[in-house]
Amino acid sequence: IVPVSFIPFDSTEKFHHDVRTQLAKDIEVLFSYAELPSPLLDACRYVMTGTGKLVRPLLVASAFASTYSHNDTIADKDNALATLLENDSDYDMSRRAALAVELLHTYSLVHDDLPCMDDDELRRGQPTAHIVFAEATALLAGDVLQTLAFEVLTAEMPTFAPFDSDIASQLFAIFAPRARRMVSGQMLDLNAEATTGISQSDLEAIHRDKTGALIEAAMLMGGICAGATATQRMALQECAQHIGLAFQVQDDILDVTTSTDMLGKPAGSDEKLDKSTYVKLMGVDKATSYAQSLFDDGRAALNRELSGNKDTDALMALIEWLWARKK
Ligand code: GRG
Repeated sequence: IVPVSFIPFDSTEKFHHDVRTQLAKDIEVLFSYAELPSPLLDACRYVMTGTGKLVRPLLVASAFASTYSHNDTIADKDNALATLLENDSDYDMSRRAALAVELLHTYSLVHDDLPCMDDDELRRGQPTAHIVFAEATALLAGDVLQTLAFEVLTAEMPTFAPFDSDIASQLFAIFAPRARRMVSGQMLDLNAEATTGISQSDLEAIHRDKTGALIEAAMLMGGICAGATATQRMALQECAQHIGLAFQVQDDILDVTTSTDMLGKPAGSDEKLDKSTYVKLMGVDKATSYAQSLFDDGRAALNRELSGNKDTDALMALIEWLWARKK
């Protein structure tokens, strides 16, 4: 398997297509490396090659592209990405980071759907892993995807340049606590289901961890692979915090407004009677303007530190794409 050459940002559509193509190849490289026994490999492949939006890998790639073109060591900033060599090790570290965030995200979905959690039969319009495979296989698939999410940062795999140990340790330091926060957020969410009428700040605390932590990890990891300075990291983190919350508010809105065709399930089906959502707290209209203001705050944070040449469009364009999403 030959990796596609480095992905410059020309248009949202092409950039996303290139990132998705690269990720699909890298997933297969990883699965050959991991030599998982049957039916674990089939279950992992089933959940990792579905119709997910790949928001988190796209965030890694966009943050990488936007930050790389600002890197102080790059002389020709307008053509920074176009001149980056194929198999450049910074870029390969960003491929590892993109895999890591999608593996962790997919593990969380597989476990969230299990009978002991949400007991869902459909995910992305397809039967969930524990419906297609045995429940124990689905549980193990989640476990191994979580393990691989960490392993991929330092595994020697075909088509990847040897990992850069300095960047890998920085990625670990960002990724591990946010992976842990995602699980804490899930616990807070389960606790909240047993509580009536939680406040907006309680809801925000849940989603900062449950959804926001991994979005933050994705943007920071992309920036780190591209050599982000401390101020650029702060801008990426601030942007991610706004975007992460906006993404969750939007998710609550889409759950009540989007049809079966879009989500593969009836509108409102996620809206458990005992579950607090932004729509329940503030109604659809206010939740929509809240999401919009969060996206604006995200753009403002980026404009402060990461704007001014064509490759920085990658992150701005991703924010536009997220804002316009219908699923
Ligand atoms: C550790 C079991 C466990 C759970 C962690 C993330 C999470 C908590 C559970 C997943 C379920 C869920 C609805 C989370 C809210 C975040 C969210 C909007 C997930 C869906 O993400 P998308 O829209 O999914 O990026 P796709 O299908 O596009 O990958």
